[in-house]
Amino acid sequence: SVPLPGIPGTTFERTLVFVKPEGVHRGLVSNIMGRWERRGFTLVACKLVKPSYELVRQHYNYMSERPFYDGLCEHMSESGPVLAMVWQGRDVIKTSRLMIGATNPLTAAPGTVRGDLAVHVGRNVVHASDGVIGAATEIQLWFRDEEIAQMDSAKNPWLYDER
Ligand code: IDP
Repeated sequence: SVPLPGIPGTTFERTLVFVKPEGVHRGLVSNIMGRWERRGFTLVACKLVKPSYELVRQHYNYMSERPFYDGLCEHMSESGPVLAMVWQGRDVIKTSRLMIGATNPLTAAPGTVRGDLAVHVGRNVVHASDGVIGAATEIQLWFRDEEIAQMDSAKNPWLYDER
């Protein structure tokens, strides 16, 4: 079996991505999920959840000194459900950051989630872990081990020129 929460640098690398409440309310879930699917990543966990205030405060703990922290945490926990996902694949952590685009949609490149689907930093639609440590920490914060599928993907030989 594959050790959790993924093995960076291999095809079992994993990251946490979630569609924020505004993305769920706006009906953008399939558009956003489809981007990771089409890129070649493997969905190994997925749930629609209303995260507790405590979970969100922990998730955004590194922002706790920022003026928007309380509002961000209230929005994330009270505005409606979030679609939380774990995606797997080689370089999925770095690639997901590129796919979501810059934090402020005003500077996010077209073609990215935020560059295509968002206009304001406070409603930027999507999250993706920002590195190996963040991914491991966030996956364990949002998912129990048994919620994550232990799977290899039959498509891998068509995605990578070596295993
Ligand atoms: P990231 O989401 O691209 O990783 P971070 O700098 O880690 O960006 O910020 C986390 C989240 O905090 C952002 O996605 C956004 O929702 C919120 N945020 C960041 N800066 C601002 C701001 O200036 N005003 C309101 N919300 C902000």
